[in-house]
Amino acid sequence: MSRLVSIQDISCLGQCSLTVALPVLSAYGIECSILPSGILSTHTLFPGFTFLDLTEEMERIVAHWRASSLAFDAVYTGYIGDSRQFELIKGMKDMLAPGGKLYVDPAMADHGRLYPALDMSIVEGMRGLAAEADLILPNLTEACFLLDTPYREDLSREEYRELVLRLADLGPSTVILTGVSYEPGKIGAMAYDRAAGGFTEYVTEKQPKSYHGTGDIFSSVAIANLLNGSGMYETLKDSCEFIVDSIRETADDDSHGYGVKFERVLAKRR
Ligand code: PXL
Repeated sequence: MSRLVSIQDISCLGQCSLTVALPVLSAYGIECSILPSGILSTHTLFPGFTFLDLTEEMERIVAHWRASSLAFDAVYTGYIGDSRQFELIKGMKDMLAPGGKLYVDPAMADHGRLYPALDMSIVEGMRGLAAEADLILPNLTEACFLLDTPYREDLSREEYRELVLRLADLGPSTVILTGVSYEPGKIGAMAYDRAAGGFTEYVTEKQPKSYHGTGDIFSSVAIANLLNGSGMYETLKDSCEFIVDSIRETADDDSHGYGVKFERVLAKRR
């Protein structure tokens, strides 16, 4: 069984980050330890959220783990609310077991904009972390911030490929770009593996509405697949179809107005 540690915030309400990663990874048979980067009352798209920064406690937790000689098969990072945490996270690469991987979801932006509580110090920190990663999983907005390139939604397939190659040039061995859409009514993900030198794509039906938190679900499903030995095509297919299923499960009842009902998808697949 793979042992992973996920470093993200706890948004107490709002179906994202650790409250998504934990159930999804567990359901896929991955042991998920957590290193919470902060505690928020809700995710930051709710006005008036509270935020407790946990940078100092993270240092104490990691020091304890080090003293106990703990090792992980994977470190999976998501939303980071304070740029002081990047050095600590990079330092944790030496806690990876042989062959262990650093997976980075630069969860910091969507629809052309940074999340409200973040500034450019997070973008710079994320760029540095991406350079050390085995895999990064940005959406199109995050890709544009990482590359300091203007955000556009009308990219051709060739332009998506160029963007993915430029992301690989930042340093990670593998890139999975999400929200790739160059044909009307279609959306999917595009991956590039530097060692294999090739692209992999999976495209599915675009859903009429987009929901918050789907990037975190996508990354958790993709990372679980990779740790369980799935190939890249199978990984992209399962992750994209998981999101489509979750949105369909939500469409009949989106009364709570946030996130998707991914729990129903996990329950159906049992
Ligand atoms: O889903 C990404 C995410 C994670 N954590 C917090 C967020 C967001 C997106 O808004 O605000 C706190």
